[in-house]
Formats: sequence, C-alpha cells, structure tokens
Amino acid sequence: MSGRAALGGPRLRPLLLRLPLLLLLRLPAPAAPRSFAVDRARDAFLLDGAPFRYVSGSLHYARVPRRLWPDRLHKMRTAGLNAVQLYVPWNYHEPQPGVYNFRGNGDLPAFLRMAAQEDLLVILRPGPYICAEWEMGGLPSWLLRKPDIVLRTSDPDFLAAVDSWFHVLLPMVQPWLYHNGGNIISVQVENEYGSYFACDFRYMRHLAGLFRALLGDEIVLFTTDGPEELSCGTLQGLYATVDFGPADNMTESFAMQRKYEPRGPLVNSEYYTGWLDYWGWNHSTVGVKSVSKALEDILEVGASVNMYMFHGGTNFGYWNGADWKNKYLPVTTSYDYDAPLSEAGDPTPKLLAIQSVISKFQELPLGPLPPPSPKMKFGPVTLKLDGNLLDFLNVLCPDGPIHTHKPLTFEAVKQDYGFLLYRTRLPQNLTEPTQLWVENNGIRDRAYVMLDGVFQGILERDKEEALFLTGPAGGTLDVLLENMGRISFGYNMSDFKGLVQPLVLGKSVLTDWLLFPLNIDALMDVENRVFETQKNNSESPSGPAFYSAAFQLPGPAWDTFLYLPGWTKGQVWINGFNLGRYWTKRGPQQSLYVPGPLLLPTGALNNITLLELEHAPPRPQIHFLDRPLLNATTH
Ligand code: 6DJ
Repeated sequence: MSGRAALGGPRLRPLLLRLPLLLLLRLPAPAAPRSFAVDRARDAFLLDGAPFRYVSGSLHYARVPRRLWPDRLHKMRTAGLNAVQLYVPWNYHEPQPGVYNFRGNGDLPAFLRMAAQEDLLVILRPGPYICAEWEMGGLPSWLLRKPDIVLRTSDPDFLAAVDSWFHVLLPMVQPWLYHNGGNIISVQVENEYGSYFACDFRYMRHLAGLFRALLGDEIVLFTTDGPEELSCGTLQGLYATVDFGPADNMTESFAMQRKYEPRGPLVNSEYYTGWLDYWGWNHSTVGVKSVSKALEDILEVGASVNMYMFHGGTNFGYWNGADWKNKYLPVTTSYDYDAPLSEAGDPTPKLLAIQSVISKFQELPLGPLPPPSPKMKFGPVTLKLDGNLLDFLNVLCPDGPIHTHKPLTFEAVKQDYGFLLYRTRLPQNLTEPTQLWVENNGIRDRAYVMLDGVFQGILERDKEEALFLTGPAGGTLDVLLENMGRISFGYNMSDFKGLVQPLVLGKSVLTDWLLFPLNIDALMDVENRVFETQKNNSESPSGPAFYSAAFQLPGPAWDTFLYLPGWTKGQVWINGFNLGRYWTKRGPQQSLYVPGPLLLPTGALNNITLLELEHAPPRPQIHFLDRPLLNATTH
C-alpha cells in the first residue's frame, strides 16, 4: 500500500487540500468594514453595504437636562426609531471667543455615547447656523461685536470665527463617525441655506471644504431645504434633502428633491410632527391622524425620514429665539412642539400612532414603552418681596456702570443675554405729560421705565413705542432693557439688542447715560445671602422686582409645572437654575416645566426666585401643577 492509500487514498485528497480553508472559517471573521453611503444605483442609503433607511427623530440636547437624556433616548428607540438627529448650538458651546464649554448639558460626546447605548444612529447638524428657534439660530452674539459682520456669508470675519470653532468641534466628533466605529452616519452642512437672502456659494463651498478637510471624504455630507428653496441651498458633493410637513404635498416635495438628486434615497430631513409657539399667539397643534397618515406615505415610498421634533424640550434660561415675519415674534419658553414625546418626556397618543405606523415597515425593538413619569401638585407657595431691581444695582453690576454720551447696544458692552439698565437724568422740568419715545422702532426688545424709582410703564418693539412722563429736572430716569431672544429665522439675523436708537423726550434726544450690564444669573448662586444684606425699603410691588421663597417638596422630587396666575412677565430661577421666561399676561404658555432633577428631595429647602418685570398679584403666590398649561387664550 502506498503512503497515499494509507492516508485514505486519492478520494480524501480534495478534503485535505480544503483543510486550511476550513480552519480559516473557524477563526473569528475579520471585522467587516463599517460604512454608510448613498447608493445612487438603488436609490437608497447603504449601511455596511446593505440597503438601509433611517426613521429618525430630532432631539436637542441643550433643551433637555442631561440627567434625562437616557430616558428620552430610550423612549425614542422604543418608539421604533433607529436614529436621532441633533443640532450643535455653537453659542451654547463657545460663550466667549475661544472659551469652550462641553461640560454638563454641553457634553456632546456623552450624548453620543448615550445614543449609542440605545442603539441609535446619529444625524449630526453642526451648523454653524442651526435656526431651531434657538437664540440667534445658534450663532454666538459676540459675532455682532463687529457690527458690520455679514452673518452666514463669506465675510472674512464670519469665516474666521466659523473656522476656529469647527477646528475645535469637528475633530471632537470625527472619532464618532460611523466608519470610525461611532454612530454618526451623516452630517448636515449649514441649515436651510436656500432660505437665506445671501445665496453666497463661496460660503457654502468654504464650509463643504472645511467639513471634508476635518471629517474626511467618507462621511455623507448633506443639506436640507424647503422644497421651493433648494437652488441656493444645495452644492455639488453635498447630498440634497428636503423638509416638509404633513399638510404639504409629498409627491411634489420629493419631485423637487429629485430635480437636484435624480438618483439616491428620498429624504425628508424635517417632517413636522407639530409646530412652535410665539408669545401672544395661540398654541400650535398638529393632529395625530394627519401626522401618522403622512408618515405612512413617506415610509411607503421607501424614503428616509427625520421627525422634527420627536421631543422638543424647553428653552431654558435666555435660549429662545425669535422669528421675523414683518414683525418680531419671540418664541415661548416651552418647546413642547406638540411632539410625540411631550416637553416632560411623556409618550403621547401621537407617539403611539407613529409607533404603530413604523411597525408596519420595520421591527420594533423588544420592551415596553415606559409610562408617563409621575408628576406632583402642591402649593400655593407664598413669595416675599426681596426688593426692587434698582435696589440691587451694586451687586448686579459689581464693576459699576459704563458712562457714555449716547446709549450703546448690549453687544457693544459685551452683555450677551438678559438685561441691561440705562440711566440718565431728566434734562428739564416736565410739568406737562411729555412723550418718551424712540425712533425707528429702536427698542430691542422691551423697556421697563422708572422715574425716581417709580415704575412708569413699558416700551416694546413693534408695539408700544411711547409713554408720557412728568417729573422734576434732574430726576433719575431708569430704562431697563430686556433682550427677549435674537432672531433665529428671518431676513436680517444681525439682531442687536438694547437701545439701538437714542431715546427722545419731547423733542430732545437724551444723552449722558450710565449703562449697568446686569449679571443676574451670577447673583442667583448666592441669592439668599445677597438679598438678606440688602436694605429693603420697597413697599410698592410695581416695576422690576425680585420675589423669592424657600419651600419643601411634599414627597419625592417628581416633575412638576410652575403656574403663576396673576403675575405679569418675568424670569424664574429654581435652586439657581434659570428656568426661563414667563409671560402669563400674554400667553399662550401659562406654566413652566420644572424637571424633577432640578429639585431637592423632601426635607431639603428649595429656593425659587422670580424677577417680576411689571406687576405682581396682590397675594404673591405660585402653584405647582401636575399637568402643563400651554394653551391659554391669548390677548
Ligand atoms: O431647519 C429649520 C428648523 O431648525 C426649519 N424650520 C423649523 C426649525 O426652525 S421653522 C421650524 C423652520 N423654518 C423656517 C421656515 C418657516 C416657514
């Protein structure tokens, strides 16, 4: 017998030859390269080489307390989404030129990690402009310290600021790109640029080059525009997508996308589940049926979709933006948006309807949708008057006032947000009521006028342009200016704040001003101590004044809604956190969302401070409700 036969003969040879291959198959397979791409041949996205569509939802991390991020992301995943879309608000992360904040609620990598833990892909929209009803559309107001800057164009001053910001932000997100092992599948360049007057292709080309240089060639870059606005918004090399809502004609909208992208996936980057609210308007709602029906149509044609918003959240602090539609329209503190997950993060009937539509097209993840979180109702809590704002100027403006001949803007004195007090003296005796007014609608945005400490009334942009004063020559005239949020969408985004035109008394222009930039938020950290050291001689609760109370919770620190009946307009802080603006008198929002994590548990003392700008109710009380009131009839 030959040795070969001993080995089993020629019949075994093919098997032996295949052995190394079989051994190889038993070894762990080399990791398949991760990839996300546009496949024009199949009119689809490809995820790891296979056709893929995303069903995504928008959530803005700066509008949700960090401790609640996991909860909201989990609910989005459970609703059936496979991606989350988010804006990066530049002004939130770079509060001063070259000063960056990625801590706490600004910890973008932590947010990306939490999304990954929920198995959510990410569609990133870093701007630089984001719109979003966010202060100045996400642009830092310090850009306006160069008053002639032309925002969102190839103006060298604007580009220099954008370049230095993106050299910080984009390297930070680069490891999070999908092909680098992260969850970011695509990145949007600018935002609805086609709706902006400038139509500056040099600017768009500059951005595209910058994104490519800092993120590489592999990542899918895209643009988003209204279907009628694509011509100035798109650029070769950036995948063009559209945005439209349930009331719009889907076929026509996608046909417009097809004009610019004849092949590739259909994408609605902002499918409107609801809408925003302005102060003084009615609360916006969009019906469940229309939202779920039109979503089904979108999924039926195989498109990818992002729902704007899936969870709206809150414009805490001074972060609300404003629109310009022939007049200034500031956005409310609540950004509930009538979205599928409410402002307090609770599933709504809209969410259930959307989930059921999604389930017709792709498998839902296992696991139940969490129920609404518990809410608490208690009160009333009675507040004490701490004193008029004018009594606290030394602590609110510790560096003292700036002396100027003519009034300067907020931007000129580096007061980015909040309040700036302008003080001068009456140049003559006013025995007859004399008009105080400002030319060319120069109040940005609301002025609270005091003469010798006595509240006289208000001037308001596009509304109240004059009031009448009587008083002695030399009397102290104080004009507190409130920035109610810079324009986030409209023709002119350079929305300077303060007195942008001189104040006129009768026929004389008022000069020789003292300007007090007020740092109220710094005061809130040590609020009690500072207020107790003040001599409180203000009896009459009229005009800008602080009120506060210490209170205990009746039980665990659940979410609640602050209700301020009889109060007029102002700002609220809870335990030093700036909860936002209230404007009970104008509506429609009547209650402010108070997330449970802001509150201290039973036994501890919580602090609430109000800066009421006009009139407090005769009994200065507040209530905490177990449901929101967002839709009071407006005046
Ligand atoms: O991209 C914009 C979003 O950030 C699109 N959009 C949304 C958000 O602002 S209003 C609501 C809006 N665009 C302005 C067009 C208004 C008709």
